[in-house]
Formats: sequence, structure tokens, C-alpha cells
Amino acid sequence: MGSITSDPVPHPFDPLDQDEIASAINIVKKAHGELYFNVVSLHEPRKAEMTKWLADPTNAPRPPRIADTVVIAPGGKVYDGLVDLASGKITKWELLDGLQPIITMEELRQVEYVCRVDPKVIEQCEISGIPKEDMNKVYCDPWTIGYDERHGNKIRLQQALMYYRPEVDDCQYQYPLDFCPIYDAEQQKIIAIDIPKVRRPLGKAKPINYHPAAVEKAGGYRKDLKPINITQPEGVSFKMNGREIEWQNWKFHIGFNYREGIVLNNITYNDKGSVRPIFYRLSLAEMVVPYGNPEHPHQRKHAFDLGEYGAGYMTNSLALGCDCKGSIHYLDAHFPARDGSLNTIKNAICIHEEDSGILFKHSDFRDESVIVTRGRKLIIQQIFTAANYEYAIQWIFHQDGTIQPEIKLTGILNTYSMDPDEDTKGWGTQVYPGVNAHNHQHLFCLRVDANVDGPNNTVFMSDAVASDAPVGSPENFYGNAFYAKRTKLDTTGKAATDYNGATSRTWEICNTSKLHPYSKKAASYKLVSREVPGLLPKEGSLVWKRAGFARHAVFVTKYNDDQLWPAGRHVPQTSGEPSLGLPEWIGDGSESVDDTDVVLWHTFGVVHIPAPEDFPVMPVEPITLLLRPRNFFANNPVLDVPPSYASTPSQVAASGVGATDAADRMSRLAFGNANGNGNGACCAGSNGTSGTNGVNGH
Ligand code: ABN
Ligand code: CU
Repeated sequence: MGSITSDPVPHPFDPLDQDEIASAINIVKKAHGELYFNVVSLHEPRKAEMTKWLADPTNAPRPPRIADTVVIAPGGKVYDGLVDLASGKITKWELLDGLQPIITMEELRQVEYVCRVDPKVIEQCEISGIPKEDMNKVYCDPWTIGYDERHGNKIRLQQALMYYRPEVDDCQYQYPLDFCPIYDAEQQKIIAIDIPKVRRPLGKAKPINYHPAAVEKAGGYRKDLKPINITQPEGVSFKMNGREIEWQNWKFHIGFNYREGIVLNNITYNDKGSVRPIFYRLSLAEMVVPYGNPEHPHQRKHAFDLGEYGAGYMTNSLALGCDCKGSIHYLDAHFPARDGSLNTIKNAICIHEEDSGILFKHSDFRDESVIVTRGRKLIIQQIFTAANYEYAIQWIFHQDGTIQPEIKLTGILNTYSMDPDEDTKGWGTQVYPGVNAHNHQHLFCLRVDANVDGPNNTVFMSDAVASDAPVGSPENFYGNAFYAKRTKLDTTGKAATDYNGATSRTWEICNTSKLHPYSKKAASYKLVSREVPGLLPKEGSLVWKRAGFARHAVFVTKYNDDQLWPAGRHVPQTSGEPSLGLPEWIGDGSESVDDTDVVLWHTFGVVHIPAPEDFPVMPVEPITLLLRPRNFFANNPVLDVPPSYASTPSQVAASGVGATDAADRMSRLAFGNANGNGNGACCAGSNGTSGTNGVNGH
């Protein structure tokens, strides 16, 4: 039965609350006057202090509450600062040179107003066929400029991807314009416009929309859907203490920041009374979406949605029955506004359970005795809107010790204009007349701060391969031998590895001091990830230089408190010379990552070759991976989950009733015409956990 409690003092992993953010802002304003607040966020506790406190919260010193701040001062000067909230002291104040901090939603919104009144933009709109009276129908998605060598990184720039919306409710991405204004955030002016040599006129196709009025006009909604309701009559099965959750042997802390969104800390599993640490911190740490059209200026189109805009800043306020169904617990998020006031995103995180299908099953073909146990999963979710795309980030916890990060990709394609007869040359697809959706990748970087039975871990790469010994040899006489070849990734250089589907490659985070009593193998968590395209922009390209983390599927580094974000702390307008983040940290690759506190970085994702089915809004595409316990538990850890149905051979023999009878009855129930009584019978009840119903239950 769920319960919610909270401590009066914040947990050291808690995000800064509203009062703490306000207090940090006041301290900074007092010391430095009026500034634009870009970031005021928790400076996370140093791991050495935090682990001491976690081990002994009563006696060890509580890690201090420190605000990590980024501000922009008049003249575009950027400062990184740290504010100790207890003492009110600013402990760090550093002027940055040639670095631009994250672009905030407020900065983004301004660009459209400026574009609409800029004479040169108006002129370009007219060339495209839009009269000046229609400038209120011109929209832009302002992206950071990425990097443009003509403008460098000393001024804060955005590139405005331009669109026309004939009606305010029309899908914005249907009428793209072919030119790209460049906006200077400090001057709040358009400083240049990139205009292609060959002009493309405004599309003329009739609007295709996804809003209800448009769907009604196009024939209406389908009428053959009956409700699916999720009921949890006794409430949820998790408990919350502040932001710490306990569910099905799991316990962890749910944090949130402007950059990564959800951050999970101190993840443990209670294994029959022994609380075993598994991960110190899990997050989606970065992503990059490189577009593949070689024409200038599309090389600039590669969004680092976390590092440049922030998965927290862009997060949605979630709605019951829409974004999540069932009994939901929500957590809000608090951020500073530019002027130092506060913004709250209500329901930024939703926490709920879902049925997850069969957890395990076995029937005996001889006599139809059977055990079927249904599983459930716990989902911690946020959804962010990165201009055109939506990303639902789900952290799914399973009862058997598996963690499944899943990303559901939806929203709208980023589009560019084309003549309906134009050859897209393979770099894009005409998804609707006059609409070219360029090829692109969505590459996500997961940061796994491992703690598998303690901080000292080693990563191995595992490949399923055939025996080297030839057919007819004594070791492999019949030629059928194969095994899991394990390669120890003991230095940062060696650990930079790629995916190989042909060998079912996985990576194991092992505690080599904890051998399983039966398998004699090290306790481990295995990364099973099968959607791992390589970075397609070539070595030497702008994206390759800026997104160093995406050059390999896996990197391993030795833990360092200040290494959280693999494309660097400040990502907008980095040139990639030198490459920031992971490439810097890895250096010459000689550092040992053998039996020490390691962080595994994993880049996975999809190559998106657009198709008309993705337009005007894209049905969800899920991208998923697993972190699975291997040689970690003594045996199947979910034998104690109550089965939905269990009949043993002796019960079957005694009753003469088979599982088939039960299955038939449930099938009739599905169509609402069964005579049978669903209550207490096989497989009925909430999630099938109402007890062990042997055949005698029928
Ligand atoms: N996908 C790039 C992006 C995100 C947010 C706002 C503008 C652009
Ligand atoms: Cu896509």
C-alpha cells in the first residue's frame, strides 16, 4: 500500500527548492547587481562526502546545500558561480571566455518577435511569396547556431528555422521557408541571413493537420474503441519518503535538473534482507541529433537537446489520463526565470505502476499443470518538447532487478522546403508535397555511474563467438562449440568500443570480488542495447568534433565529481576544437579503469530516414535498452511474486480440471458473454496478484 512522507530537511540529492533558488539569486544579486539568471541548480554533493553520509546519516556530516549558478551580465559576460546556501557565501565566481551557456525558453521565444519586424526578414518572406501583412503568420524555431566559423563563439547566436502557418492552428512544419536568419541575443537583432542559391517557393499543398477539427473534417475519429480503464482499488505499491521511493525491493532517490531532467541516485535492491548497491547515479546525460543534408547551412543543424536547451527546462507539465494512466504520484520542478523570479513546472515527473505482462510461465506438456506469474513495472517518466520533437523519457524498474531506460520519440519532423519536383538526392524524403524532411539520427548518451555491490567495478565486453578450434579438432570435433568471449576493458582507451550485432555484443559492469557461488562468475549488471547506430557524420566533421561522446557506443572513465556531461558543461557554440567532455577526459587513453569507481557512457539511438507516415505528427517510436542483473542474484529473484495461476501435476491429477478450461472461460469473458464468474477464478483480480489460485479455485 502506498504512502507519502517527507523529512523537514532536504535530502542532499534533492533539487534546490523554491526558497533555496530564491536565496541563491538574492545572494548573487546583492554581490553583483542585476544579471540574467541562466541556471540556478543543485551543485551535487561530492561523492566522497555523500557516500559517508549515506552510510551513516546520523553521525556523518550532512553534505552542504550549494547552488550552481550561471549568469549573463551586461555585455554578454558569462559567469559560473557557486553559492553556499548555509553561509550565504559565493565560493566561486569565474568569468568564462568564449563559452555560451544553455539557451533558455525565454531567449528562444524572443527571436520570433524580432524576426517578424526585421526589414530584411520581411523582404525574404516577400521573396518567398508571403505579403508583409502576413508577418504574424511567420514563425520560427530558433536553434542555437551550433557553430559557425564566420561568427565564432564570443557572441550569443541563434539560427531561426523559418515557417509559415496560414492559420494559427495549422501544423507549423508544413510550410517551411528556405532562408535562415541569424540572431544575436545580446543585441536582440538579426545580424545576417543565410539565403540559398536556388530559391524554393512557399508550398502550395492544402494543409494537413492533426487537430480534432481537421480530423473531423477528414472523416472523423474511429468509433470502434471501448474504454480501457486502469484501476488500483487499493492504491499503489510504492512508498515515497520525500523524493526517495521504495518499490518491490528497489529503493532510490529521484532528482531532477534543468539539464538532464530525471536523475536517479543511490539505487539499491533489497536481496532477501541484504541491501545491495547497484548504481550511484543514472541519467540521460546528453544527446545529439545530427542532420544529414550536405547543403549549407544544414551542417549547422545538429541539436544537443540536453546540453544546448536542457531536458529539464523543456519538460512538460504532465496530465493524468493523457501522459500517464492509473494512480500517479507527481513531482514538480522549480527553475529560475531570467530576471531572477521563479518558474514552477507542475507535474514535471510522473511515477506510476503498469502491468508488464508475463513475468514468468511454465506449463507441463504432459498434464497441463502450469504456473503463470504476471509482472508489473514502475515507471518514472518525464516528457520534454524540443521544438518540433517530443521525447518521453521513461526509467522502468522491473521486479526482477532489471532497469529499462526507454525513450519514446514522437512530435513532428523538422522540415525544409522543396519544389515538389525537386530531387532530394537521398538526403531527405518528400513527406508531403513541398515538404522535405532531412535524414537525421537521434543519439542519446546514457551515463551509468556504477556501484555494483560497491564502488569498485570493472567493465567487460562480451561477444558470442564460435570456438576458434576447427571442425574435427579434439576441442571442437563437431564444430558446434561457441562461448561468450569476454574482453576486459581495463583502460579508458581500450574501453572505447563499438556495437556488434553479429556477436550479440553486450557490456558487463562487474564486481570481480563478488563471485557467484554456482557460476563462479562476477556479480554484474549487463548493458543489453541493440539500437546502436554509429555516428554517421564523418571524422573531422563539425558534429564529430563537437559530439565526441557519440564516436563510440561505450566509453568508460574513472569517476570524477566534475564529469557529468559528455559534450562539456557549456555546449552552445563549441567548435569542437578541442572536443570537450569525454574526449578531453579520456586523453591518451592510458588511465586504468580496472577495479575502481567507474562510469560507463553509452550512446544509442536511431537513424531516422523520414517517411510520409511520420507526418504531420509522428506515431511514437520506442527506443529501449536493459541493465540486467547477471550472476548477481542466487537464482530467479521473483519466485516470491504471487502467481496469477499455479496448478501442480498432483493438483491437476486430483481435480481433473485443466488450464484449458480456465483459458476458454477467460476468453469468453473478454467479449462480455461468459457465464463464468470472474471473481477469485484463475487469472482475475488486480494484476493477478490476488493469491495463489490452484485448480481448486475454479
Ligand atoms: N531540437 C532543437 C531545439 C530544441 C529546443 C528549442 C529549439 C530547438
Ligand atoms: Cu527523427
